[in-house]
Amino acid sequence: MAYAIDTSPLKSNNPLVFDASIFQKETNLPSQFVWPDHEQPHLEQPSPPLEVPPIDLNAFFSGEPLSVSNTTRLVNSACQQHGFFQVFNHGVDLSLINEAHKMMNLFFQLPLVEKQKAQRKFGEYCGYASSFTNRFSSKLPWKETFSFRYSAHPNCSNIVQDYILSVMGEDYSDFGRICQEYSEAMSKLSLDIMELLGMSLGIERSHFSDFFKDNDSIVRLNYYPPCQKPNQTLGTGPHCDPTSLTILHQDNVGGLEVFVDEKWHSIAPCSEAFVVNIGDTFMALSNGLYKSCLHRAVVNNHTPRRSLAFFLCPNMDKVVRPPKALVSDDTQSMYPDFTWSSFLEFTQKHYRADMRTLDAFADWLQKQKKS
Ligand SMILES: O=C(O)CCC(=O)C(=O)O
Repeated sequence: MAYAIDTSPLKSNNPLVFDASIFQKETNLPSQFVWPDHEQPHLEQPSPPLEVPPIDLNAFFSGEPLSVSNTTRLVNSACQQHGFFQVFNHGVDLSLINEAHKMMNLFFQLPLVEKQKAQRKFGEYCGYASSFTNRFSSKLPWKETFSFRYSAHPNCSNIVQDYILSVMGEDYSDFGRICQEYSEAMSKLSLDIMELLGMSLGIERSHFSDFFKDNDSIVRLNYYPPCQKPNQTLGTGPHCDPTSLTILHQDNVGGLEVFVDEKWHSIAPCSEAFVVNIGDTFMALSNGLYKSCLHRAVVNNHTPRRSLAFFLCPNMDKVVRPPKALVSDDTQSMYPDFTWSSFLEFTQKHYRADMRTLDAFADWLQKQKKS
C-alpha cells in the first residue's frame, strides 16, 4: 500500500493536475510520470505468473483434518516465500463485490471537480487523490485513488457511510452504503484469514483474530486510466505494504506484479478470488517468519483497470509484538515493539519506496530509545 512515494517533495507551486479524461489520450507523458529507465516495466516481455496457492477457506473451516493440514501447509509455505496467496470460497457475496465495482466505476467517471469534493488533505490518508501531483514532483503513479477509514469498534458502526456522505453529499448514499457493507465484509474475512494464519504458524487459532477484532483499517479504491506510453510509467510504484494484511479484488484487466527471486511476476485476475498478502506489521507479528513482499501495478494503453484494497491494521494503540511461541529463548524478537499509530506516522513522514520501511522504522525506534 503506497501512502507516499519515493520522490523529492514538490518545491514550487506546480499547476499539474492529473485529470484522467485528458491524460489518457496524452502521447507525451509529463516528465513527472516518466519513471527512471531501471524502474520502467518492459511490457513487451510479459512477466511470468507467480505461483500463488489457491486457498479454499470453506474447506479450512469445515474442520476436516486433511483439508486443514493441506491449507495451513500451503499458506505457511507461500508466506515464508513471498507472502502472497489467493482465497476462494471466502463467503463474501459475489453480488456485493460486483456492486462495489459498479459504485467505484461510477465514482471515478465523475468530473474531476466532483471527485475533488473528497480531496485528500496534506498529511492525511483518507480522501480522493488524483495521482500525487500536489505532493511530489517525480515518479508519480498513473492512477486515481479514493481511500477511507474503517473501524470495527462498536462506536464506529457506520464510519464509512458517514464519511462518504459528509464529504460527497446526500446524493452518494448508495455509494456510502455499499462501501460500508464491503468494508464490513472485508473486516470479517480478514479475521477468518487471521485464524488460518495463526494455525499455519502453529500458535493458538484465535491469537491473531482476537488481536485484530477491533481493527482500525483502511480501504482504498484504485483507478488506473489507460496510458499511451505504459512502458514509461507505473500505476503503483514498487512498495511493501506497511499494514498487516491486504485483501485485494482486481477487475479482469490485470496489472498486479510481485517481485520474487529478482524478477517481476504477474498475478492474473480471478473474479471469484481475493489476492491476499502479508504486510510489514504482520511480518513483525510473525517475528519475521512471514514475508511482506515488494509489489507494483502496471498500466496498459487500452483498458482502464480498477482494484479494491482492504488494508487490515491493528487498533492504533495496540502493541505489535509476536506471540511468545514465536520468540524462543535463542531467537530474540526481530523487531522492537511498536504501535500501529507510530508506524503509520513514520510511513507518512519518512517513507521511501526504495527501502524496507519496517527495517528503517526499527532503526529509527532504536535510535529514539538511545537518545
Ligand atoms: O492495484 C493493485 O493491483 C495494487 C494496489 C496496491 O498495491 C496499493 O494500493 O497499495
